[in-house]
Amino acid sequence: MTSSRLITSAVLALTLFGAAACSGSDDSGATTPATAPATDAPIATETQPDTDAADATDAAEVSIAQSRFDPLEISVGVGGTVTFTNTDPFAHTVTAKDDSPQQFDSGNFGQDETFQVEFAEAGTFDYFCQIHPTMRASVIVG
Ligand SMILES: [Cu+2]
Repeated sequence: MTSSRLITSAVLALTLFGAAACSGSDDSGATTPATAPATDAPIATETQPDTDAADATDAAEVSIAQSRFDPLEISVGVGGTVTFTNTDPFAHTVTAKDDSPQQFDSGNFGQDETFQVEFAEAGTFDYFCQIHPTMRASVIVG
């Protein structure tokens, strides 16, 4: 009985010591980074905004889902590329209308297949699906 009491108090003493050691190291750790130069951060953020070039997207994506082009109207910069992805389990085409300034035609392409068009000049390029002529959409370049 006496020995078990000794063990208990030894464990308690160890626990208390451990807790004290932890809080002690916390104090010393907190003071060091607080003195680091905090004046650098605002200067760095002021020099950042010159991302105007991101306005002219040079790559855009159109998905074909449930016999619809999504989005119906997409914008891309001159020289940009539009990637069309068919997610339907049947074929579609991406075909430029006759009055489109640039002609393109994917031919039939099936599920999970893609078709890419690069647009070299500014303008509005209307296109449709030859299999489902009610599917129509536009790419706006420039
Ligand atoms: Cu179609």
